[in-house]
Amino acid sequence: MTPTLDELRAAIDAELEGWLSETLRGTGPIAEPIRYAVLAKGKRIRPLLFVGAWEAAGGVRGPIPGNGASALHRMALGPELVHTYSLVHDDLPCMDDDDLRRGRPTVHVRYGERAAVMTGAALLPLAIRAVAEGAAGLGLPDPVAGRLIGILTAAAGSGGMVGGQLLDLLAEKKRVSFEALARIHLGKTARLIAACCTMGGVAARAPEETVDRLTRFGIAIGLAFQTVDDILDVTGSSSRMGKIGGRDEALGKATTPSILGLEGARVRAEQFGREALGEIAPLADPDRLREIGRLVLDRDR
Ligand code: GRG
Repeated sequence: MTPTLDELRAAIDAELEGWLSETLRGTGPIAEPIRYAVLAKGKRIRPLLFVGAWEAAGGVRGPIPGNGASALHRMALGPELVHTYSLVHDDLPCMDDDDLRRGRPTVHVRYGERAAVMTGAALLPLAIRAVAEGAAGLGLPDPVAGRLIGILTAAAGSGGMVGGQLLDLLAEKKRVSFEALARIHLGKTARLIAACCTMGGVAARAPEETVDRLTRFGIAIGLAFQTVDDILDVTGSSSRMGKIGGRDEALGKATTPSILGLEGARVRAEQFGREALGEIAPLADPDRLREIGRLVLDRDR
């Protein structure tokens, strides 16, 4: 039986909880803020996309020989841990300076700035470890494991999330063209989301043409994701989102609604969504990815 999306999210949450308990045992005071950051109620879009891409690429459902389905879920933790690190650092006073995240005080508010910087720093190596362990559990050859780690770290680093975040900060209170905004969104959000999809295809040992399709799907759905995020920052409910709305305007950030208006931004998000779904239509089993794509477009948190 194919698990529902909620069941899959619950399995990923269980893997996160179990693995962190085991991995952080004996690590001292860093364990508490790490658990606080990671085990807060995130939507887990990135690990879901990874598993969805793996299924779409023909990865076999059900228990994986040797290590059970958890080897796949272990690898899925990699992008989620990179993402959580980015949230912890993004919330710092020297970045976007936010007090609320995932419905509770941000890590620096709860544990102090120094612990928050260390928490983010600790999450990155944990992410790489999760991918390496997942690859071993799936019985993937070392060069494939190396490729998977390369995909994740490239998306997280200077050519992806970190580079995009700096562009985003430098653009505050400036007039930004739509093209420049697209570069910021690609770097700070879409490359990591695309990496989840690429990794799903590579872990499933899919043909390169399929991996490329999944990457293009991921870029388009990542751009849709950030566009919806910008819209929700204007229209969303803070209690529903678990973070304070209206921050983009307060910080003078260029966003899709600030350039195209709310309606224009909605049209743009739908265009990205259609582009994304078109990419995966020819794949063997795209239903789960389609469902996650709709979730990205229709979300209210
Ligand atoms: C300080 C070394 C250093 C690096 C900074 C902070 C950072 C790198 C990058 C930030 C990138 C960032 C936060 C982009 C925004 C992406 C985004 C829309 C996040 C919200 O994701 P959701 O909605 O959150 O999936 P949940 O809580 O559901 O997981």
